[in-house]
Amino acid sequence: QLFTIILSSLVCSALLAQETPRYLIDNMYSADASAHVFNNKIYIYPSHDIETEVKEAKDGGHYDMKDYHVFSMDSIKGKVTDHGVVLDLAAIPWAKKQLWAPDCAYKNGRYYLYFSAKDKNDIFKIGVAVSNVPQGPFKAEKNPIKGSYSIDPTVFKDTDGSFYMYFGGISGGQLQNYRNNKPIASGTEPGKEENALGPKIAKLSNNMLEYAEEPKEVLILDKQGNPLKAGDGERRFFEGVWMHQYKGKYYLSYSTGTSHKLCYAIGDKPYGPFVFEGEFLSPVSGWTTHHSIVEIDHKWYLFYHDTKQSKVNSLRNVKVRALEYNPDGTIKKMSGQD
Ligand code: FUB
Repeated sequence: QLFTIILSSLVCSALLAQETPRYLIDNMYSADASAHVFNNKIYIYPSHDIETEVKEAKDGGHYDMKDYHVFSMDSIKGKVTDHGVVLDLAAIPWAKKQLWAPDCAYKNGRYYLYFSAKDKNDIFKIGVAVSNVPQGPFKAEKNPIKGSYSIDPTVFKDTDGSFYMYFGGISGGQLQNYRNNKPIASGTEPGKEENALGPKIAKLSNNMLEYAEEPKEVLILDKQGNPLKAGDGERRFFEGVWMHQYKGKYYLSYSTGTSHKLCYAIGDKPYGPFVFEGEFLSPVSGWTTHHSIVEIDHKWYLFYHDTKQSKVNSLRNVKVRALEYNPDGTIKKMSGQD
């Protein structure tokens, strides 16, 4: 009898791990979903992909988004509600184009939508817009966050109540144009044998509108304690960073870009260093994937996107699937082709 119980629980957990991913948004193309639970509801903050005349190129100009929508659900299998346009390019005084991946954070009765966009000089900066409700609409600040650059902001609330922004993205995301937070003339990635560029981290000020410190480099080490190298395209950070905590450890996850994987590294504090652990999602259809990992009703979920429906790199669809851990805290590997 014990054997039957063990066997059926093994079969059940195998089936759970294989639960088919669910596409969440069917009235538009969407990508880069940051999901959060606010007031017992699930809120999704994605990019809004659109068709464009801009030709596909390395600078990412074909990701030509012009507004943000917010979506919500009462439960993970529930109906998805589109709350409409919550922030429009025309309403962001400093931004010219390309509203890329956003995230949202809550503090003291206000919701802060963080996003990147190109300014009037075609330089990516990170902006913030504020609302009293999670579904927006959001009102943009007049200027981007002072000292911000590059793309893909995500904001993590630590157990002591501090908020940290992680950000950065190579290539179209312009991270290679900076060292130590200053623009560099060459604007190239480090050489293959040099340390890879990491995502950046900055503690946020009490009012959530500024950096409380100069952004710092996040180090990702291999198991021998050596920083990953810029030529290590299978493992090094490229873009789309996310932070979550599991059993007291800090999990830094990201896209490897050119090798199209989602990987993660584990650390003991928000600043790292983080030790590379492995890949948890193999390449999806399409060039990018960009994710968030969220605990909902004591289960963990991965929100991400692919281009199976459109077959066009810049027209993506957000999906969700269960994410599971092994007993040792590693994440069970999933196929991006499911
Ligand atoms: O959506 C535009 C960009 O593509 C994002 O900012 C990146 O993370 C990639 O998903």
